[in-house]
Amino acid sequence: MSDRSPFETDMVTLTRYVMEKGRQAKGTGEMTQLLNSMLTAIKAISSAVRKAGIAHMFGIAGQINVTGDEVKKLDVLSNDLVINMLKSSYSTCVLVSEENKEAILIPKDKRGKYVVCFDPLDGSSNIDCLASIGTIFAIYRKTVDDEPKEEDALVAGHNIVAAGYALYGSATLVALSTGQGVDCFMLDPALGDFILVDKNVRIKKKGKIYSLNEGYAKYFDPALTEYLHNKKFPEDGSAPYSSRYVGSMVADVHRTLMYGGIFMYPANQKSPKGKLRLLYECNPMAFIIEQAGGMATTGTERVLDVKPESIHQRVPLILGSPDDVQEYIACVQKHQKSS
Ligand code: AMP
Ligand code: P6P
Repeated sequence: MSDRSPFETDMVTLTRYVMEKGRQAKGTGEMTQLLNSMLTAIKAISSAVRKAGIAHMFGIAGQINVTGDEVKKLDVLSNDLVINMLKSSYSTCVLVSEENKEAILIPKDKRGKYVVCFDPLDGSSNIDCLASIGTIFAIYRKTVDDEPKEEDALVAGHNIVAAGYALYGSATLVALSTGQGVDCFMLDPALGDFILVDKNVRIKKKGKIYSLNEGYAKYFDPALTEYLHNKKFPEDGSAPYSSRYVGSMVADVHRTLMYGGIFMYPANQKSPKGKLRLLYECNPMAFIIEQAGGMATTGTERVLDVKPESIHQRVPLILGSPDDVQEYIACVQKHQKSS
């Protein structure tokens, strides 16, 4: 029977990690406050996601549950949690949420210098079948010292100061980057904090998995069709790639980060800009993947260099191991030359 505490005495909790980084940065503490507020919201969302079935939270908004309380849809609850935590962090000035048509401008008495774009509960269409879902966020510093406006969020992703995601899967995980690589933390419900489990995660140079919704194959352009054919029938005699697709972005991207390979939500004839949103899905994930040594492209340009025109703008997204993404880009360029 070990007399050791159930917790490693030198374990790194995410709260401690954020405080350490804040101390090293010798800043005002605003970023530390912001990150800890976001992480508190993620803990609350994780708790709600795990209780949803029992609390009848799968229902549609407006229903009354057994205790007579109005049922909030999980994605509405998640959105409210993130907005309230960020507002009360006194570190933000503009919030862009997948759930809100317009940007939220923070009143002067609660204002800070950061712009946060987030998807509070991505993949929520998978909630009822208990597939993994997630929260995605990207943090920018407001560049112009004037009244906050929606346009403050229309900056290219290479200006991101910090980004991360939470994956509510078999466990709750947070992947976080503040520009010095990617670290992963697992929530220990007994402790009520996240524990560092993977430091400075690096993506494989080349993987063996491709991930996209092949149900749209009839709409794929010739370059994508050729690329996928090469994955299934390699001309060099190597083994074909495996196909994996959850249909929940955070789950598919995290698997790509951990195992390597390529995740694709490309443009097609049905969705000329793809489906995923630039500000709060593509940019944060592209930042994380690049910080881990991977690549993220629209097919014609680096995702993080796209200048946004509107806050809910969609872009095509292909990300993952650099060799796999480069191979796809070569297919696109070959077809551009021949067209
Ligand atoms: P602040 O004055 O707290 O807003 O921090 C100024 C800058 O220092 C931030 O924009 C970050 O680039 C960096 N920084 C401050 N705190 C942290 C932190 N906890 N983790 C990572 N970077 C930080
Ligand atoms: P499709 C979930 O609805 C989502 O926004 C992402 O999480 C996911 O990657 C994508 O849509 C799945 O879309 O068209 O394959 O069902």
